Amino acid sequence: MKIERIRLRQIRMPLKHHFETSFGRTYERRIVLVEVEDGDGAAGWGEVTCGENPFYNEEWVDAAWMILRDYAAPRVLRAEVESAADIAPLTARVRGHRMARGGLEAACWELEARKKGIPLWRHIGGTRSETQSGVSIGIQDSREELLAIVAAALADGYRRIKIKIKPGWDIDAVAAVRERFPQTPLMADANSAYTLADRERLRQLDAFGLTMIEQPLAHDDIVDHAELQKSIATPICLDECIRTARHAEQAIRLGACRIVNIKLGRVGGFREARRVHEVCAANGIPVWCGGMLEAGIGRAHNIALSMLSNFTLPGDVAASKRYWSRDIVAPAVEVTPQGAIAAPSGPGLGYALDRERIEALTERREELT
Ligand code: OSB
Ligand code: MG
Repeated sequence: MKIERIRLRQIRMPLKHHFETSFGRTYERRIVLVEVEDGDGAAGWGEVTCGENPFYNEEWVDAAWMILRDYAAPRVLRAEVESAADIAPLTARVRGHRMARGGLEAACWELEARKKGIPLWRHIGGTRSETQSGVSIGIQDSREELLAIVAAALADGYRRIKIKIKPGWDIDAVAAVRERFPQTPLMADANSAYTLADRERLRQLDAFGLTMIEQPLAHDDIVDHAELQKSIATPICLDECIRTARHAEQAIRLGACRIVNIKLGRVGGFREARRVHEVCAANGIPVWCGGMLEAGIGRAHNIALSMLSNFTLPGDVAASKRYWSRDIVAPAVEVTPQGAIAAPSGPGLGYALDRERIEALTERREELT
């Protein structure tokens, strides 16, 4: 494989509903798309999953653009590699910035799958035929609104509910959902809003039979999560903390988590995502696929990733229509009334790009050769 051309573009897409986490509100996404092309003119697409601001992790769109243009693209362009699995090491000298590097890496995998004429999920080694879908529900202004959104998601077939929590919107919110929906698989995601000083408060969540609590403590603190897991019954799931397979190995060894949320961008693409998946599988730790409010390309990549065998828990990858009035793939990503997303049968992403839509949303572009 040899990449001859890389096209960066930034699109801007308003969310149907704003999304609030413990680190802030998002009304509109700005997303960097990466298109790679080889000498035969074959193309592959990737999506950079970082946020608009460096609040989830250190990455954001403007930095991603610079990393791609000034560091990642020059190392990938015209490099002769055996396969897409050899792309990630080309940019390994860059510390961090995994979402930027991962967007490019994923595009190369997509190109390779397309050239082989097989679906991306199969190309990365996926064996599942569908993935169960859950929803991630942001912090709401009232418990009534939260309950209405949960009820609607369950009516749509989604298999588990995740609610975002933060100090001041935690025990009461979880209690309200649990009281109204006693049997629903339910979990909470704190996005690092707590510290070990909140141990007692977090222990109170044990009363609600949550399937897990996601990333309660600092984004970079595996040790404190291990400490916390000793004093709460609810399984801890790590998100932000796991950027490499090595982190997964260390977190598992320390007892810092019993479940791992794998995000393709956060770990830098498919090569590392597969390694995280392997480490977890070898240790009996189930995984699920997280989301970053992706547009259709990133969503399709997430679906491909979710077909690996150890993705046994419902993920955050939901239907396009929960986020967008019109996605950048057509037809859009859909979830069955049973809450499943089927493995697509077409080559590569398995979802056709809506080029007209992408063009209309583009606000910045650059071609690198
Ligand atoms: O922590 O999982 C998270 C969205 C943005 C940043 C971080 C997270 C999320 C979500 C939404 O939970 C998942 C999605 O619906 O794409
Ligand atoms: Mg999370």
